[in-house]
Amino acid sequence: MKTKAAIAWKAGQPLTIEEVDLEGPRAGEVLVEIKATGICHTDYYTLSGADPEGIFPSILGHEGAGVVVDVGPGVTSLRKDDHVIPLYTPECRQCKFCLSQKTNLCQSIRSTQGRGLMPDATSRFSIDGKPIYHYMGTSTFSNYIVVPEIALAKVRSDAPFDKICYIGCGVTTGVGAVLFTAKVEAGANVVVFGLGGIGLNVIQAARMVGADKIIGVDLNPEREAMARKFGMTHFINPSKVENVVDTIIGLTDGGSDYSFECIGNVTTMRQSLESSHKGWGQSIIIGVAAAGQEISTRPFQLVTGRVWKGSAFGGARGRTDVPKIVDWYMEGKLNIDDLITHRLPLERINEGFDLMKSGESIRSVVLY
Ligand code: NAD
Ligand code: DAO
Ligand code: ZN
Repeated sequence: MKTKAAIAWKAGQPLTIEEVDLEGPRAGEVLVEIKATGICHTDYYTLSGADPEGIFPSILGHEGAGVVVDVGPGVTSLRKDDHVIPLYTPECRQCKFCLSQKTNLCQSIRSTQGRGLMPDATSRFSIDGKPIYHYMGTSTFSNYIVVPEIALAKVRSDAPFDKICYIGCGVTTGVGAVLFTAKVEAGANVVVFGLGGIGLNVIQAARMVGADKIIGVDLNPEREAMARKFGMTHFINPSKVENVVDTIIGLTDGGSDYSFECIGNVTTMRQSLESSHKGWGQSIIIGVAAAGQEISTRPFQLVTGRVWKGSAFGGARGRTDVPKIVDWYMEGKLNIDDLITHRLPLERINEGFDLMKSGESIRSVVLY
């Protein structure tokens, strides 16, 4: 079949909208019509050329929602008309990683996904017989996609696609980091570095679990109002204080219980650890730093009980946890609507990248 898609031909160039050939689902695969997709920083990171693992030409996008159109042989958990969210972190429930119950980083299709291919090492997308590569196993900047069954979360059918697409990355990453990775408890003091599409979701989850102080740190003063609406109790603009670490320690009687780095900057990663409480404070790294960057601190910070840990996709097991997060949104426990600041047709997707780069948008959503 043919599908309309935004193609990334080369790093640093705008996407172009084209008709692409899409082969149908093979064994264990599912054809999905994408109804809406968010534009996330990681798409820009790859498009910019900064991602050393970026592959071109490819179809980017990893924050989508849609409907099952067809299933390949052997697919048992999904059928036509099911509503789904594609998962860049699949959940096979069979590999060593899934069975460990210690991580959400399913490895069953990792090597082919990282090479822009389906599990049988081929691409389903092509133009004039030449392959166009998949991206993060999802490629939601295409109206139709083929994905493995294990990379789809089945969700309730009354949830609006233009909102729940954001659960495909940003919402789950922020909310999951609080609930699944850090397991923040009521009464804890929480610090959030970076009040963007991820950090605001950390804030709303911290409020949801009953955190005491929720301190936001951002260079952009325009982020303060939105963050307060989502539960932030104190705001620090690093350009307005002498020392961010000392300011946090002062506000929290010795340091935060949980600190989330949602920027991708190695300086703020260090501040996040060093402003954590001696003896138990945890710094959770969510931001993805540029290739080649390294973090540092004095090892005594760790000897004295501070903990550095990372969180990918919020530690969420996609097929198990994503449907629950959709329920929380539908029950009014999570606010997604106010974070979706812009809506665009696929033809204007490059404007969505511009809005993100200028800091004007929290999330732009492309509607098919
Ligand atoms: P964003 O651009 O929407 O938000 C970043 C915020 O940080 C902005 O508000 C910006 O003003 C602020 N900021 C930038 N530099 C700062 C500094 N030095 N001090 C204080 N504030 C600063 O980005 P986002 O979409 O929220 O993503 C945040 C990070 O999370 C990115 O690195 C992204 O790649 C990463 N990410 C990680 C995962 C994961 O699973 N770990 C998933 C998605 C995204
Ligand atoms: O299993 O080695 C692996 C890769 C897991 C990918 C996790 C990605 C999380 C960070 C990237 C940002 C996604 C938008
Ligand atoms: Zn697995």
